[in-house]
Amino acid sequence: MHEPTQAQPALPELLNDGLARVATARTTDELRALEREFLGKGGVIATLLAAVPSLPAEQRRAAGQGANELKSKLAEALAARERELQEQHLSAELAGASFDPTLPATPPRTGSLHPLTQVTRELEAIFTSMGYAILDGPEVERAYYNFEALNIPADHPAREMHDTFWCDRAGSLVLRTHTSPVQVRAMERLKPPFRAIVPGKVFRQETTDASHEHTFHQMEGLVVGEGITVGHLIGTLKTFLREVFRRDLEVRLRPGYFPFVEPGFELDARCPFCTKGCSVCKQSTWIELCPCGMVHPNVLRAGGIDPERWTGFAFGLGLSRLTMLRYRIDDVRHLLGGDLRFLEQF
Ligand code: FA5
Repeated sequence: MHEPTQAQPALPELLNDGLARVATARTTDELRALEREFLGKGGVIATLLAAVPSLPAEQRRAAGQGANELKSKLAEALAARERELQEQHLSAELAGASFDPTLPATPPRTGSLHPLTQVTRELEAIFTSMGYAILDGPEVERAYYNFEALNIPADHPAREMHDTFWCDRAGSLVLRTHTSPVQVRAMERLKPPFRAIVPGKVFRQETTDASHEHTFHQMEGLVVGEGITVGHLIGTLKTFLREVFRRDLEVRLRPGYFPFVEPGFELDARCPFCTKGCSVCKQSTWIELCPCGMVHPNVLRAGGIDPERWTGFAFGLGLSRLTMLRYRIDDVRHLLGGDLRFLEQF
């Protein structure tokens, strides 16, 4: 140990003094003051270290080491006392306040996926497992893709089937009334053979009721290849229904008219909820599920595909209706109504 200088007491004394004062400090402010006094710039330790070079050579090493030891012991003591004070503070708060740490916490509000999203994802999984690509298309669509390219010219009465929201006076832009416009967009982009589905939002300017919304969801399906027949269409839709309802459902095709398919059908399935008739199937035991048909040669031509070589089928599933069936929702307007009491049930 080095000899004390005149100005400074011996290191052991400094240490004892420092430790005693740290141990009896009652607030973190007092601790900060002690920290400054001992460890701060121009503090006790800094002064000791500054004096080292002026000591006789043989004392310097011991003096430096001693000052550094003092520094680390005091720093340790300061940190320990600070933790102690914090714990005391917390215990005092817990004891004094009306705070009961044993009460169960308020459960956090977690969100959940919208039923439409859940059904869409399920269908996407089924169709991608059958080799389908998932495509998207614009909701503000060119009238050309929504109508003309689908074999519905401007003066065609079939335009009346869709109550359209027009977006411009020239009549060239619409809010798409179905997902079918993506059929021709897909043909323009993909080389046959291909299979694709297009889930998406569509819009119709119609009076709403329990089964009609102005904004709802559809999922288009399109397969183009060589030798594609109605048999492939029925097989595909039956497979998909088996996956969705987890059993084989009897299906039937009725003729249906859509200018972009020939022949066109309405596919009905036996009601998955009853055998004798119920409110879901309106006592008929059949549920109208999916308009579909063989792609019209004019549509293939509009998509740049030779109808002499390639054929295809298409279907337009009412995704909103399927979601209603799946969860037994009795009014389509619940789906996009944004009412949390409804959404929280999923
Ligand atoms: C179409 O939209 C055709 N694009 C479907 C199609 C595609 C046919 C490919 C052939 C080939 P439709 O207008 O029938 O067809 O509508 C299809 C489905 O959308 C209906 O079966 C129904 O489930 C649903 N749908 C129609 N209007 C509404 C509405 N206002 N609210 C909720 N769902 C509706």
